[in-house]
Amino acid sequence: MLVMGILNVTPDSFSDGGEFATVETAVAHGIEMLKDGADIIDIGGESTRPGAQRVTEEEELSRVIPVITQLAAQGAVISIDTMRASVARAAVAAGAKYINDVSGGMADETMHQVAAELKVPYILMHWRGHSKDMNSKAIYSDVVAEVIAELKQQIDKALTAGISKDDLIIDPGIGFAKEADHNWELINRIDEIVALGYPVLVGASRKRFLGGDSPQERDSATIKVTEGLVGKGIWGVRVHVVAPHKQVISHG
Ligand code: PMM
Repeated sequence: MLVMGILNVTPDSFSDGGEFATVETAVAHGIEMLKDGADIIDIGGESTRPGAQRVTEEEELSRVIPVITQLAAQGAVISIDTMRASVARAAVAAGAKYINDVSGGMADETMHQVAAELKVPYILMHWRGHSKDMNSKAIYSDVVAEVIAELKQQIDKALTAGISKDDLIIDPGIGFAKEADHNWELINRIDEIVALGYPVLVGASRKRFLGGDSPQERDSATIKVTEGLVGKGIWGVRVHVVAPHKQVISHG
């Protein structure tokens, strides 16, 4: 199981807000995660926390591109966390090796085409709408069945646009248009997502459904989630604190 270290270059991210909002501190944090054993560094310039407003393309580019350039020069394997095809394209040109699109291609109708053209692995996440009102879309009768059906629709679109089957990675979108019970059900029934036959990424780190009052308290809950995923054929976990996850994975 791979460990993807989160590097949010956003002043408003819920868990590390402001802390890494400059190029130097972001790069330093990325290098620290590499030393801790991160396999991939996921760099994002737009917050997706519930209620978040969108940033402009210019702002997003100015946040992520210098950080990607510098970390790629240090040998990091980088994924770009973006919903915009233009940002994905610029990020890959700057050295990113993966595109991580939380909207699964729904936010930008040119994203699948661009990912197909760039021929880099594309992480397709389950998504129902932008963060500003996604909580109102957390309505399911069987969350796992509905997430699978909606993922399949986006997978079909991605394949039709020319993304190679071998370049697709899927993600159930923990915390995106989902209540706590939905998130736990997806985690407990993750084998049904794995059975779709694509590599699966899980991003539970520090999310609200874990409980706890602080991001740090949620870290121990996140580690327990990773521990529970060991042996289930998961491709990777997307986490804020790399070292303890590397540890439970290697001992699990
Ligand atoms: N979660 C967030 C951002 N990007 N990408 C993927 N593939 N999966 C996720 O679950 C995911 C993501 C939001 O969390 P953050 O604000 O802590 O980065």
